[in-house]
Amino acid sequence: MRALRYTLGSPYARGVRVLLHELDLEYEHQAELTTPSVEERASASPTLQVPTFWDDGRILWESSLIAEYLLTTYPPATKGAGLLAPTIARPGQEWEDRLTFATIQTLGTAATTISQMLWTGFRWQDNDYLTRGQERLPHLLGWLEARLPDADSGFFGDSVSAQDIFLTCHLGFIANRPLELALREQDHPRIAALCHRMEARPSFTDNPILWWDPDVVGYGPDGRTPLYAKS
Ligand SMILES: N[C@@H](CCC(=O)N[C@@H](CS)C(=O)NCC(=O)O)C(=O)O
Repeated sequence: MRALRYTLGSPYARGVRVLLHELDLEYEHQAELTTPSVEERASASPTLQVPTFWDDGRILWESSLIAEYLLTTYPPATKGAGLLAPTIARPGQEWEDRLTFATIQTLGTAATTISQMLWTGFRWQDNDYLTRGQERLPHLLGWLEARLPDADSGFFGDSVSAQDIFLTCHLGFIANRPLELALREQDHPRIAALCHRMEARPSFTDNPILWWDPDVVGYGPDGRTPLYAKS
């Protein structure tokens, strides 16, 4: 059995869903629409988080690890411009590429923490720890921008890396939540161009991240337009 448990809003899960699509792997979609109990989450993973992935009798959590498992177990057969890179890190650049991935996930943690705290009553503007998370973002983006060779390249040049996928997912998450985080695209034109290219790929358009705030009760016939309860 191959299955992925996820929430529609999770940028980490979106990264894994995009990767599964790029690798052309079928799987059972276990999309959670409500927040399950601790017991339910704990029955899948001690982290109580999504994504959780089942494959061939194995169960994995932590999106970076799932991404590495997928690329190691099912490496893409073809290589080339615009195609998925076959490894999580390029030979000879193991530590640089892993550092890039880890840094992208730190950006994801800053954004999802700010989001989770907002829905439990804390705006980042009113909390020193969350404000530090917000201050982290331009530093992370500036560092990541400098890792991209030019506006036409991803982190691995002309092929598509897991790093490209996850950065796009985290920035898409920030753009689709009322988090009041300014991404200042003009300061990061290479990242902006990368995200634009990635969001146009079928793997991204088939796994969209939707606008969400607590008043959204569903989505319109196009599957994307948020619907609000009539007051
Ligand atoms: N480090 C984890 C982070 C996963 C994560 O934060 N997932 C969020 C959804 S975006 C979650 O399950 N949050 C519920 C919770 O923390 O209780 C990964 O990379 O998979």
